[in-house]
Amino acid sequence: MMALDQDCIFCKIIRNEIPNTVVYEDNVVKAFLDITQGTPGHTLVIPKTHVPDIFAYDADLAAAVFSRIPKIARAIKASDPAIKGMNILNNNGKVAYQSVFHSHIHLIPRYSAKDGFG
Ligand code: DGP
Repeated sequence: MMALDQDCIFCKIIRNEIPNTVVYEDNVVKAFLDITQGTPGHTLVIPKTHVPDIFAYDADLAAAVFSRIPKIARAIKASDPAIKGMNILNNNGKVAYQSVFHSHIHLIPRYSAKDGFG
């Protein structure tokens, strides 16, 4: 595991100091259920190093993290036949609605046009 931040809530999740529900984990990323569950299965994928936002990624970290997204998305979709699609988004900066400053990618399953999320 790479450098973590003592005070960061997502670094604490990586260290399992805060309870979390793991969706996927390897040496580069951890994927866990978002506490808000915007839709059922709403998952966050985070690098296992403290990177505040996309602006701080180097090319190697970006390749390592983002190349894992399709596999994790497929696994979530395969877990429930009711999942028909998925929003994947990444907020960077307070003005872009980022509220936790450890970079994370939202995977938000979509069930139908009427699942209350758009
Ligand atoms: P964003 O607004 O893009 O920075 O999203 C941050 C997300 O992090 C938000 O959807 C709620 C989630 N979150 C915040 N604190 C916790 C936590 O302690 N546990 C989990 N599982 N999710 C959290």
